[in-house]
Parts: sequence; C-alpha cells; structure tokens
Amino acid sequence: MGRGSRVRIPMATRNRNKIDEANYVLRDFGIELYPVNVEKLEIQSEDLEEIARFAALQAYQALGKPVVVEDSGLFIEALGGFPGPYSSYVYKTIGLKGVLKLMEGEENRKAYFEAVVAIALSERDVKTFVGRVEGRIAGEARGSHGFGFDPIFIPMGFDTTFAELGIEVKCSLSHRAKAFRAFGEWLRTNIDILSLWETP
Ligand code: ITT
Repeated sequence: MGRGSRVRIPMATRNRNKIDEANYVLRDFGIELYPVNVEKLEIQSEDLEEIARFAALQAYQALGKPVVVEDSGLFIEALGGFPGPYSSYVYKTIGLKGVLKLMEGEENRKAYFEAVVAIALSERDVKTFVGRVEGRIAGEARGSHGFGFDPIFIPMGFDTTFAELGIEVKCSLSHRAKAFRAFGEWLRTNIDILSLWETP
C-alpha cells in the first residue's frame, strides 16, 4: 500500500453518519469505508453482537466478499436498557421528545451507547469489535452536530451533549470510535486480510 493510498472496504449501511465517523478513525489505519447497497437484515435480539454477526454473514453471502456492518444503540438504565437494539425504530417513531418524556422526573439518567462492528471472513468466521461510552441523558435536546440521539446524550466527564461537542471530540471517545479503532488495530496485525479488498 503506497503512502497516501487507502484500502477501500465496503460497509453495508444506510446511515451516512456511521461511515463518516468510522472513516474519521480509520484514516489513521490507511483504511476508508464506502457504502454498499446490500440489504442489512436485522434479526430480533436483545444482543447487538448477535444482530451484527447475523447481518455480517448475510452481507458476505450477498456480496461474495467480506463487508463491514455496524449495529449500535442507546441503552438507558432507568428504562431497563431501552431503546437498545430498537434505537433506530424508536428514534424514527417517538424520537428525542418521546425519550425525554419517558425520562421526565427520573433521577437516574445513566445511559450508554454501544456499537458492534462485524465482518464475516467466511461462512464460519465472523469477527466482532465492541465499543461502549458511558454517559447520561440530558434534560433537554441540545446541539446540532451528529445524528440520532446525539442531542440528548452527555458523555461522562462532560456537561455538553455529543451534538454540542462535534465530530472531533465525539470520535475521540465514542462507542463507534472505540469499536472501529479495535477493528483498525486488528487489521494492522492481520495485514494479509487487506488483500481481500485491495485493487491493483
Ligand atoms: P444501518 O442499520 O443502515 O447501519 P441505522 O441507523 O438503522 O443504520 P442501527 O440499526 O445500528 O443503524 O441503529 C442505530 C440507531 O441508534 C441509530 O439510528 C441512532 O438512532 C442510534 N445511534 C447509534 N449510534 C449513535 C450515535 O453515535 N449517536 C446518536 N445516535 C446513535
């Protein structure tokens, strides 16, 4: 791999923000993700890792080569981990306002974001990388950066939401950044795997 050239790896997602944040981290590893249009099948499960694993296998079968998938969610302690694996659906339906309403009067505002990156190298070999960031749910939505639940999530050690902090700070501590950094480190120590995607 020449200086400045990046290995481009496909990622099955409809969420452009995920790709942008992942690439923010992966550029340090000489990797760039690009979106591919393959249906990301999501099984019903409480476990993000199981969902990501299944999606990675489906994407592998559909494309005939390894494809990155990432499944993530917001887990709120006082709500028993809700919305968790249903985060995308909950965001689209009740939205930030709905979640804030469920949290009205609740003193325990602890929450975390989790992301699981998964990639199938064969039908039997799926690698997963998990990242988590602890924090709390804000009293009201604040900030305009990022996406999804960013305006109501305050990472531990801060008084501002992810949406106020912006991509640079978010990507220094987020669940996604941690998961993709682990993925980057793994690729660095398994450099042969890059030849699966490298174009001459
Ligand atoms: P793909 O399945 O196409 O990748 P998606 O947005 O539907 O995109 P998920 O099924 O993994 O992805 O749902 C994750 C949801 O969790 C996402 O839509 C947000 O609502 C929320 N979420 C995950 N990471 C987040 C982050 O960094 N900031 C804010 N919200 C986040």
